[in-house]
Amino acid sequence: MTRLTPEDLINIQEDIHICEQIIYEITDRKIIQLLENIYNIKYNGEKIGIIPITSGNGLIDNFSESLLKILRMFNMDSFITKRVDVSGYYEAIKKNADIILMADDSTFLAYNLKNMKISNNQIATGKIYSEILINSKNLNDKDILIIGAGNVGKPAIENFIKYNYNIYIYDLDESKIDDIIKKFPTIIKYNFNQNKKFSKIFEATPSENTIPESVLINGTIVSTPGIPRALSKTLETKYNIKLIMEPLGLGTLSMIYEIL
Ligand code: NAD
Ligand code: 2YJ
Ligand code: MG
Repeated sequence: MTRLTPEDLINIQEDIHICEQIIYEITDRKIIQLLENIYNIKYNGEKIGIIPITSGNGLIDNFSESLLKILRMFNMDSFITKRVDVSGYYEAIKKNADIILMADDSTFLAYNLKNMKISNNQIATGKIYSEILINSKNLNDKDILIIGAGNVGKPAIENFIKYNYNIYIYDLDESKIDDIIKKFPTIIKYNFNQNKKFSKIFEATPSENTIPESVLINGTIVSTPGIPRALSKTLETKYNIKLIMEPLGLGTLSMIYEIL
């Protein structure tokens, strides 16, 4: 699994700010309004403790600090524990956290200590990035291209199925596609020779430039949590792409709303 780097997080507030503007343009809603609609709940001052975790490859510079910046951007009561790991968990509870956030190399979770709900970053990220496309004002077009059917892509696919989308998927690993088609037989395996163009694309891979020019039209909405960037800057400009892309914020907010 890819690990975030401090460089990925350098412009996190600006990245989220840009996403906020594009999401508003696409859906007529602010991020928080969208989350309230998706999860049918409002944030009510819950206190969120962020626990730095040193296991495996250790701390990522800026990770806990970026989470704090994200939560505070949206006026959520939050703090980073001074201590790490188990001692940090103890500290978070002693400081009356309602929710804790913590990540090692394979799992990034949020846990609500009051109602015992738990959420996972990959699932919550797939959810919010797919909901942005589902809530786009251009509702007529029900065709969606999904690139990357991994842990983030799969929950997104399930969400598009729920909303009766015509799903075209591409993944380097054909076995991933076959497994999904076994579960959802209406899904179409996409290959780039098909020459079909899309007004909505969802991408979640750890590879760069996975979106070729052949699938784009002017104004295509590309919702992509995948790191590094799925679409070149040249194509983004040439096709006036509405690009939703940032490394941590939307997924984290979605995790919190999922467990309120
Ligand atoms: P994963 O390994 O579970 O899935 C990735 C999928 O992409 C795999 O099925 C793989 O076969 C496929 N793939 C790889 N290269 C490809 C290519 N060139 N073309 C098509 N398919 C390709 O990973 P994941 O947990 O689903 O995460 C996907 C990406 O999203 C990673 O880059 C991860 O860091 C990122 N991510 C971002 C956020 C965020 O908040 N922005 C949150 C979670 C994950
Ligand atoms: O607390 C820290 O600073 C570190 N233990 C954070 C580790 C962050 N984990 C990852 O980046 C992994 N890829 C798992 C998260 C999946 C969501 N992208
Ligand atoms: Mg995110």
